[in-house]
Amino acid sequence: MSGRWHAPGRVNLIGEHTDYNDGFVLPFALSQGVTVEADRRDDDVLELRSEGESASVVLTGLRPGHVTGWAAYPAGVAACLREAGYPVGGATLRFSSDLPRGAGLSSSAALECATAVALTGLYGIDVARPELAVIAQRAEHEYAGVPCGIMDQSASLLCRTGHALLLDCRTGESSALPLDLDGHLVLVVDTRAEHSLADAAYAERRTACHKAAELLGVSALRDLAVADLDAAPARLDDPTLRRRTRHVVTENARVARTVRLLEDGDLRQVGMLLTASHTSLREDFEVSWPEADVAVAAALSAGALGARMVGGGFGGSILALVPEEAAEAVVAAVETAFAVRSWTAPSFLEATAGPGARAL
Ligand code: GAF
Repeated sequence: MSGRWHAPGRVNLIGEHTDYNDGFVLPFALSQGVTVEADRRDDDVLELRSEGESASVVLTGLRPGHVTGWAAYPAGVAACLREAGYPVGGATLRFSSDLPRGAGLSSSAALECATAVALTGLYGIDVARPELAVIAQRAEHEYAGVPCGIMDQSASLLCRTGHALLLDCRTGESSALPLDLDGHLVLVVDTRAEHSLADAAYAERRTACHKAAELLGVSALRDLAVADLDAAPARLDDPTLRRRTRHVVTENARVARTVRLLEDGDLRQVGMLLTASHTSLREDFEVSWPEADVAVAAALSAGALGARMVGGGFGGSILALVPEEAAEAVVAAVETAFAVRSWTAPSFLEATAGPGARAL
């Protein structure tokens, strides 16, 4: 048995650092992603190839730490599928990608999800997509050592063409929201600043949020409404924890409001929420980086309706909601802002909502 499968990267319209707080996210799948050509093998070996690199992994007895580097992601998925009771076996997997790595567009989740759909496809095993997302997330936690939330794997596996995915990260319930941008586009700017999710800062934010929830007597920050924030200082002495909390609570509210505004076709207000999200991520959550702030400001000055950093932060991409007629001016403004600072030139991508992971 052989086949080809594809799993996309994602851009998150809004809802950043809410997933591991049991909150809401609104990503859509990119047309770019990871493609894998896969052949089933009779032995117990995963032969992994990608861009001139290769790794050979024996599945029996595979444990976290046995495989390092990029190969840990597909190996981890195979191991976690087996631990979950899905008897996938050996395979040769040849990966290719048109997704920039380290750009905050979820190339790791695309690699995991491509592996997950390929292995289950090769072995004729039917796993519900939400469960497959949890298995891929577990692989990232245990085999790559990254304590990510559930957004990226869910986006890669559950998104639909032309739609964003509204996901409740507590219940796993999701719905597809038509993305009708009416003469506007989502421009992604890769700031080319180094991005490392494994960075201790991501884990530190996660820990801070869980500590704040505990001090506030809720099981997750998702359980607070914006109106509760006035009472929070009495129970949260630490000003940093207060700001982290304020970001998560207001960001969940922005997701809900964005959904309503998209349904009403009010893109001007959506743009304002995107920019408010960026300000909150910069000021309260402190995960933005200089290139992102400059790119956001330049995009807004050249006519974007709104702009914000995407993903975990500390590097990677921003997105801007741009009227089609302003796209060239926005690109030029961001390029100029980077050039005058002698920064590496940014790269641009028009993000269109593509399908979730599938057989080709
Ligand atoms: C990264 C993580 F992988 C996601 O789970 C999410 O937390 C995101 O950062 C921030 O919203 O992409």
